[in-house]
Amino acid sequence: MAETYQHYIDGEWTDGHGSETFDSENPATGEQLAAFHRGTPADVDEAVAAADAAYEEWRELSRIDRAEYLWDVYRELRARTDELGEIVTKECGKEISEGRADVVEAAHMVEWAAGDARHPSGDIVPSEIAAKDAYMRRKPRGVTGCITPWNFPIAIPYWHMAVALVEGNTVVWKPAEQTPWCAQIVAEMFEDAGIPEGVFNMVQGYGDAGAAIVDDDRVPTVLFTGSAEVGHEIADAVGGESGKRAACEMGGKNAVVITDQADMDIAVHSAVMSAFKTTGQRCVSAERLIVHTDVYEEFKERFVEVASKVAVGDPLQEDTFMGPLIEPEHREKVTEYNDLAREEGVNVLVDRTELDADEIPEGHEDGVWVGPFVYEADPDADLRCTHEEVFGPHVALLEYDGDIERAVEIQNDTDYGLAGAIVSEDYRQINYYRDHAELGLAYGNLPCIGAEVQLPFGGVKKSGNGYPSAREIIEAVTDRTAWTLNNSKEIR
Ligand code: TXE
Repeated sequence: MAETYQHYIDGEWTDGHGSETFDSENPATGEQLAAFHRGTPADVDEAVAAADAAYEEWRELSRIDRAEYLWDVYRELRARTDELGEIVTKECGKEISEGRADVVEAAHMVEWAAGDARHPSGDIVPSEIAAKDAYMRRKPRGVTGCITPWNFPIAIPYWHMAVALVEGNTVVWKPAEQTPWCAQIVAEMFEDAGIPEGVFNMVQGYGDAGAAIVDDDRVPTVLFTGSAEVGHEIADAVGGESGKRAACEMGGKNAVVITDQADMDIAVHSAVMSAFKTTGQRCVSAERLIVHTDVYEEFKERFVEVASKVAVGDPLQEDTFMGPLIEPEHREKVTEYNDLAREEGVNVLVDRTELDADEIPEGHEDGVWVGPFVYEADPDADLRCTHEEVFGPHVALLEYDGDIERAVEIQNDTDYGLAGAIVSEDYRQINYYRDHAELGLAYGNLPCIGAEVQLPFGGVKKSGNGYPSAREIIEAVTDRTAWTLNNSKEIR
């Protein structure tokens, strides 16, 4: 191993206080990619102190000056898209076009944040008194703690950090332990951009380092994307402290509704992309397909045909559709849910939990492989497999009879509310779904995947308590001041 990579604190690379290291592994081969120092609460303490000290000077810069550092990052993301996309694929296993898309998504967010620096901020509003100015002004909040997952290892960190920095906050970031190599590159980009010392800090490591950020009194804002368990723990911890704020995005038990008025080609495309892209490991991936009885048999036949042969394999090959899962522990979780579904009495249609030996490419025998698992279940049955997030290519077909109200009732029968799609040619069905599906993100005649940074990105119900990304993140990382000024000589 050439070197053990470090944390980035106060403008310096450092081993930190701990003695432990951890490895990054390629989930398609099991190959060890690099070693990293594991951050401790003491490292977080130092990083927060640096971010806190840097805050006063950083916030005094104009938004446009702060954005200049982000433009440098943007140019680097654009110039290195192919190279970084390959690193994303090697470390996180998504197939290569998705690896590149992760970098492009990051560039979109950085571009939006830096470009927004030249746009109006806040509002001028009318006052009841003629000689009085009334404004809503935004102010930064201070040190922003960012805790990110592995499934979009370049995009999500920038989704958290780009707007936070342009708005005048400083950052302490704890990346996912599964994708530290991508994190190293993100940190190097800020260093290359010459961002002032202490403005951006990264501590590599596990949940204990993340928890130390959440617990630190000098961190008023926490942005989190990850599991519902940890997200709710953070929201509860922060919610109890006045002045502190957390915006969390957790996954979902997302669904595609396919009505009796659906175009079948669009329906099959939407379902396949929603269920199997990124091997089902997107926060918006769909694990439920709610299909009207009039089109059920036709849809089932076509969907099962694709699921039976969809290409799982080397994610660096352009013709691979699904790469491996992120890590062996996650494969265990997916396998357990496939077993559970069987125990719960569903009708299994496709079971590729164990791939055939000849499906696994040479040299990839140690990869974390799993194929599609597709089954039929009763939408009214109280099953764990149709209500809990699996985060893999595990898909239930739920047949319904009746009108769109019934389909939406099934769609809403989950604690989660992140994303969903409807496939229909009937505007009344589409409008009803748009207005009644309990979702943060809803797609019409599209796959239930994809994000545009100009739109909000976050969920309702158990899926989240805010928007730690995209446009609306500005609400999380700024405070509003209602500013009124008497412009007259009159005493008011
Ligand atoms: O998430 P965790 P994991 C879901 C998905 C997946 C499950 C577990 O169902 O199977 O979550 O994934 C840090 N205090 N999603 O283990 O543990 C951790 O180090 C503070 C959906 O990856 O939530 C990492 O940086 N931080 C999701 C980050 O939190 C803590 C994407 C996420 O890890 C912490 C990923 C703690 N106590 C998983 N414990 C989505 N929304 O798309 C861990 N962390």
